[in-house]
Amino acid sequence: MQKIIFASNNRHKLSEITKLAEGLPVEIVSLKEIGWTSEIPEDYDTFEQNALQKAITIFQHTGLSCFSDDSGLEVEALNGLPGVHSARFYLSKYPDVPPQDRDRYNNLLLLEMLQHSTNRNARFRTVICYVEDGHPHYFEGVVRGTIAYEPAGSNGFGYDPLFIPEGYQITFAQMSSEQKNMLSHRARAMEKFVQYLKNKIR
Ligand code: ITT
Repeated sequence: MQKIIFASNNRHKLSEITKLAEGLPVEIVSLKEIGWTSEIPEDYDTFEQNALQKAITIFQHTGLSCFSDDSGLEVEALNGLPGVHSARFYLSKYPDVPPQDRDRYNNLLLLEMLQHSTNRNARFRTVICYVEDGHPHYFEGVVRGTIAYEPAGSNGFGYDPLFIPEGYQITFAQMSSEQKNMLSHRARAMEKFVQYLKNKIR
């Protein structure tokens, strides 16, 4: 079976991606399984460029087909912030918080920045970059929604306790992983990627 490396150190993403790729005749291999332990650089201002940088870094290291996910939350009232800075957003105000507390402080900072805002519109965006024979292919997924006034739920990761997807009354963190995987930005990008792989393998 063809092996494809998922170039991410985020275990929550890995778990979502593995479920979303179920049934495909490819084996998704994690960075842990190939012994990669360092951070992957992501130095750019767009999801596309960061996704490419992550996937190319691992492709150059292994020579194997490889894909990455660069994603984040874009909040209308904050002109698209935290955007590509979503993972490390908290550092701008809470530089001494340890990495294991990053989700809690990211959510706290977001609520603080929106405390006087009635415009709660936001969207999650994912760009998957698949590098095959050194060539990149991109797949994008978006889900629109609003930012809650306080965190709710304990499933998922990142900003899930604050994000209420359009058409629902509960946050991603209040949904089961199956429910989130039916409508998330990552699911929508993966759907396109899976279709691409199916067409190739057929
Ligand atoms: P890798 O780069 O190793 O894949 P990362 O967590 O650093 O892991 P990103 O740079 O793409 O990944 O940052 C994504 C951040 O955006 C993530 O840490 C969350 O804060 C947020 N995010 C992305 N997808 C999310 C989701 O489905 N639910 C909640 N928050 C999400």
